[in-house]
Amino acid sequence: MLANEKAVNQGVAPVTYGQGERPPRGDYASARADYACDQNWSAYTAQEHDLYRRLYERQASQLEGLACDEFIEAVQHLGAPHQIPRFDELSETLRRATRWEVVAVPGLIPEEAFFALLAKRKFPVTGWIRKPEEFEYVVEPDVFHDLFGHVPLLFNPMFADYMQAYGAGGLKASRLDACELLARLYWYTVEFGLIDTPRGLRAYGAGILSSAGELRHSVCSPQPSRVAFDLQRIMRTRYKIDSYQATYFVIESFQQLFEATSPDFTPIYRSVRELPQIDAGAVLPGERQYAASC
Ligand code: HBI
Ligand code: FE
Repeated sequence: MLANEKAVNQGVAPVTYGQGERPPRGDYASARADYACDQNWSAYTAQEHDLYRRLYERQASQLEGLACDEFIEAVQHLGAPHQIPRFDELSETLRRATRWEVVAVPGLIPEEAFFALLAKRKFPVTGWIRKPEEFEYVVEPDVFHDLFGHVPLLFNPMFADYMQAYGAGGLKASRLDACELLARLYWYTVEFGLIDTPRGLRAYGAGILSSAGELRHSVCSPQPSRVAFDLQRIMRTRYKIDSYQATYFVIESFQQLFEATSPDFTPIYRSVRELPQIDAGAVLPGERQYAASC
């Protein structure tokens, strides 16, 4: 039985962020019940290590003035950029820092499984790397997006605690059928969040930090709206999947983010459901806006 067929039979609908149904790229058949699998580091080719190196160098060369200090300080924990890191070695360092670890997964996994791993301080990192022709953009998260975009901030204790609280909140959201609202919180913070600093706005979202063009765009372009972080506003706001974001939300600190996830979300879900949804890019009357920072 084809791995993909078995994967789909295992209920792993190709999770594709609305890109239409496509077979999953990874080997879901060999994944364990929690969707973790082995990284199989020796299977990476020299071309794949070199692709990772080129992706890393392109992003690392533009972090100054655009990425938040916490990210710049932590990205060196990924180790030498000339090859794809070994997840077991990376987990040893990460465990010592914030008790998180990295687990290999075949690709996007169902939300419940994703939340369950985060709640156990295990970050799922896709094992495969994009193809050379996807150098500019890959639809699904590959090993570079997950490692370079997401893992460095897991070395930051406050952000690491936020990510676990998010996972625990996600498990509750599943029972309240509020995954879509919680997915918006993930999207507008963990993936595409900005943070305000005394020297201007900086990116902390993984989707921005791992993107060649969106890193500068999110901080410098006059086009997108940049709105102060507000939990209900975020949960009401739709997001775009296959273009730069039309709205970014700005936090003042990771502490603010962690505190935002401490209350029980049940009443918040209830009031969000009674309010109209907001299109990406819209700005509501009286909303605090942030200007571009460069
Ligand atoms: N699976 N491997 C992986 N990585 C993700 O970032 C991910 C996922 N499944 C679901 C998902 N993200 C989003 O729906 C989150 O908003 C939960
Ligand atoms: Fe991501």
